[in-house]
Amino acid sequence: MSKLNIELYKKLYLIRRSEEKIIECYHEDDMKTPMHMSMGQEAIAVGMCHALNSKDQVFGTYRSHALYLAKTQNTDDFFAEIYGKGTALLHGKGGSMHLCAPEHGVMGTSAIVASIIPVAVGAAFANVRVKNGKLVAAFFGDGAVDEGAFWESVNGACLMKLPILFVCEDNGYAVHNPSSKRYGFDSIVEVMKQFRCETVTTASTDVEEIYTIATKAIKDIQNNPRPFFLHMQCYRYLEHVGVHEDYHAGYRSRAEYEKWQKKDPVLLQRKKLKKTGHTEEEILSIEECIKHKVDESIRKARKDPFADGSTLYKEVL
Ligand SMILES: Cc1ncc(C[n+]2csc(CCOP(=O)(O)OP(=O)(O)O)c2C)c(N)n1
Repeated sequence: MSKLNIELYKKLYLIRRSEEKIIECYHEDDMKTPMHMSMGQEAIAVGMCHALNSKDQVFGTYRSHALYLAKTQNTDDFFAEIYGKGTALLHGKGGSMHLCAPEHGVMGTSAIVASIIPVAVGAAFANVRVKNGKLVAAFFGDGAVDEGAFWESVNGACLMKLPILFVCEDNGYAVHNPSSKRYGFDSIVEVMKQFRCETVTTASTDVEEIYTIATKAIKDIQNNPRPFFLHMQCYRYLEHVGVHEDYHAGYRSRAEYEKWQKKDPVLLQRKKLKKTGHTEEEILSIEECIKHKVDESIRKARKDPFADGSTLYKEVL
């Protein structure tokens, strides 16, 4: 158990530190990509991906820094892509919104709301057909529930009894619009219960709790193939797009943030490590190691070359 505590913390801290560095460096204007930050929501990606197998497949949105790093821990490729460099898997053509790493099971992320969900269902269908044992998890925001693609995908997956995890990262807002102003129903979980799938809802930011929920859901759909809808409530700390706070914008209050910040996923796990006997020195040394890894990735990405012209025009039409 103790090892699990640490492994989960390392992943949380890696993501938090990577985004802290993005905040620090973004104003230099060398990262020519819009930033949709995961800050505040990290425990979902970490808990879910830790419970998945390395060969399992995840699909995500433009807000997928946490998902990508939780599944790959590959800060070199992450920062190379963010800095738009030719050494990255997508040669800088993807940027922050289209991260992918199929060799680690990050099959794709997309800027078009809900567009990745039917693709994920297709992958789950293919995995069943070829019997490769891979599971699929589709991550999306509460805004995706506004889209027809979501409902068609859920319906098809439930009809075909596909083993797929629908992971709704419900941070309460689509850009500046709260779900109460967008949904013609009171509870997405109650609606999902009418489908032939399992559901769970949580507002936990405790990565170990999320890992346990994910592990149970995975076992459940492995024993009895069908979709599982995981409603994960969370809070986005920063503005919809960009690296700043936006509590002055008027659509949400700082008090709301402060409520969630009290159970910040990274600090919560750090406190739990202390309670289970890990010393401050031990934790600091883990953090130093991660800081160094992130700094090195940024240093490399900065000096990496851009892709040449012919590479840039490949695979984009
Ligand atoms: C099909 C489509 N419609 C509208 C947009 C514009 N848009 C970009 S992000 C967003 C909000 C999505 O919110 P949510 O799914 O809750 O994700 P979050 O940003 O909160 O992570 C919208 C409407 C889009 N990218 N794609």
